[in-house]
Amino acid sequence: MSYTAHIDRFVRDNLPPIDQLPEFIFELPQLQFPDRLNAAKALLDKAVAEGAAGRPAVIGKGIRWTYGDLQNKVNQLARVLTEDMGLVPGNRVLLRGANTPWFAVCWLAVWKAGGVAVSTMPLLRAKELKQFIRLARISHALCEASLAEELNLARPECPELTQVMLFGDDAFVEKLSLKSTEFTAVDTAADDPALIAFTSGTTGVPKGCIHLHRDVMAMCEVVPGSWLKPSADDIFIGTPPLAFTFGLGGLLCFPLWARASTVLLEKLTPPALIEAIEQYRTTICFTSPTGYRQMSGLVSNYNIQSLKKCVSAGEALPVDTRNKWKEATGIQIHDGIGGTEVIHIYLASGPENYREGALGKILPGYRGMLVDEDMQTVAVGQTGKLALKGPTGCRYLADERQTSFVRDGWNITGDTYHQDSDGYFYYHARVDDIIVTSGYNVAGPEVESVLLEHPAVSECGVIGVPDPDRGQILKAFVVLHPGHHGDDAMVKTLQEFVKQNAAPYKYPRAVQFISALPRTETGKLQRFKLKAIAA
Ligand code: 3UK
Repeated sequence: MSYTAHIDRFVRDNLPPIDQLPEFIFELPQLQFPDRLNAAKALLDKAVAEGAAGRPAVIGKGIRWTYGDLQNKVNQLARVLTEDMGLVPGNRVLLRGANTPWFAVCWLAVWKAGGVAVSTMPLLRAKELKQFIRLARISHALCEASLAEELNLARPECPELTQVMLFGDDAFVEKLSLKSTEFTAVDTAADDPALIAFTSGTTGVPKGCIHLHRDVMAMCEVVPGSWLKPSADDIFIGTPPLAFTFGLGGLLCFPLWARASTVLLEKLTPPALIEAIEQYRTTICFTSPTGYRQMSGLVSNYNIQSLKKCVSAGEALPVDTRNKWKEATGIQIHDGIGGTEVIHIYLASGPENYREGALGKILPGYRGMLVDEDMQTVAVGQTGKLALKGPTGCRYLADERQTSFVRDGWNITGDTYHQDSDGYFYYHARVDDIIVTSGYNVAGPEVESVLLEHPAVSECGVIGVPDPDRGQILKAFVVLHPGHHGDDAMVKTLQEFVKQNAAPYKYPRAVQFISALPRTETGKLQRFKLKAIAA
C-alpha cells in the first residue's frame, strides 16, 4: 500500500477499480510532481515563503488581504477544524458558501488540514445537500451563516454529519482570532484526494468526481501555466462559483498559483460584474458566454481599460458573442472547454491561435482524438466524440457510471466535434443534444450561433422536439431585444435568416418567444427545461 496521510480512508477506498480508471500521463517537465503534495501548501505557503507575504491576495467587500493575511486566517481555521471540530485527514468537509474571501479561506484550510472538500452550490436545497452528505459520508460542514437554513433542514436525516460550523459572521471571526496563526500543513500524498466535485448533471443521482492534491496543481500548470499565462500583477474576477471547478480554478487556484490577486464578490450579474471590473481595475475575467454577451451592450458606460484577458467556458461561445465582445473591448476571448470530471479546461484557444469558428486545440499535457462508437478514430472533417487523456481525469466516487465515462483508458467527455487538417477542433454539441431531423444531424449550438447574429435576438436556445413525420424538428426559444415583437412576422424573419446563413434543413420549424432562458447557477442553458416547456 502506498503512502497516504489519510487516516479516514473512505474516499481512497471508494475510488474506481484500477482497471476502470483513465490512463494518466505526465510527460511534460512541469507535470512531474513530488510524491508528497498539499495543494494549500503549494499555492499559499510556498508563495509566502518565497516573499509574497506583503502582496495583495484576496479582495472582497470591505476586505483586502495580503498573502500573509490569507495564510494566517487559513492556519487559524485549520486549527479550528482539527482542534475544535476533531477533523482527521481524509474526513469530508461540506463547503457551502457564495464567492467571498472567507469561502476561499475554507477551501484552503480544509486542504491544509488534510480534509476532502465537498463543494456545494449556494442555491442547493436540503434534499440535494442530504444526497451529497450521504454519498460522500460527510462528517463536517463549513456553511456560510446566511445559508444555514437549508443545511439545518437536512441535518435531522444526516446523523453522519456531526460537526457544523457557520462562517462569515462576527462569532466566527472572533473564534478564529483566538487561534494561533501557525499551522503545519498535513503531509498529504500527491495522490491523496483533495476534493469531490459533484457534477452539475441534470438528471439522476449526482456523480461525485474525486480530484487529488496533484490534480489541483496539474490544472494550474496546464490552464494558467501553458494557456492563460497570467503575471503576478494580474487581478482576477468573475462569476463562476468557487463550488464549481471552473470557479475554483479561475478565481482561487490560478490567481494564487500566479501570485496574483483575486476579487471575490457574490451574486455578480453581468451589470454588477462590469461595474466591479471598473471599480477594482481587474485584468482577467472568467465568466460564461452569456456573461460576455450581456456585458458587451454595457461596455460604453464603463471604463474597463484595465481588462486584458477574458476566459469563457461552461458552454459553447457563439461567434457573434465573441465578435460583439471584440468590437466593444478590443479583446479576443480565450475560449476553453472543461469539465467537472477532468477538473478544468483541456481544449482551448487563445487570441494568438484563434481560428474562426474553432474551439481550439488540446492543451499541452493532454492528448485527444475524435472517435466513433467503436473507439475508432474518425477522418479529418468527420464528426466524432472526444476521447481524452492527460494528467487529470474521471474518478467517480463509488459509481457504476465510471465505465460509461472511461473507455479503454480514455475519458469520453460526451461532446462531439470535427477537426480540420491543422488539428483545430470545431465544437458541435453534447452527444445527447444532437437533434436528428429527417435523417440530418443538427447541433443546437450551431443554429443558436446563427440566430444570435440577427439584430433582434438577445439570447436563444435550440432543441429537438418530437415530430411524427421528421422524427424531431428544431424548435428555437428566443429572447428578443427590447423594442422587437415576437409575432408571426418575426418568426418568418428568423426562419428566413437561418435559411440564408446555414443549410436550409437547419432552420427552426418552430419558434417560441420567451422573456428569459432557464439557466443553471453555472450559466448553462437548461435544455431539459426547454424540452419540458415544449412538451
Ligand atoms: C460544456 C462547453 C462548448 C461541454 C467546466 C471549465 O463546464 C464545465 O464543467 P461541467 O461538468 O460541464 C462540462 C460540459 O460543459 N462546455 C463547457 N465549456 C464549453 N461547451 N464550449 C465550451 N467552451 O458539454 C462540457 O462537456 O459543468 C468548464 C472548467 C471547469 C468546468 N467544470
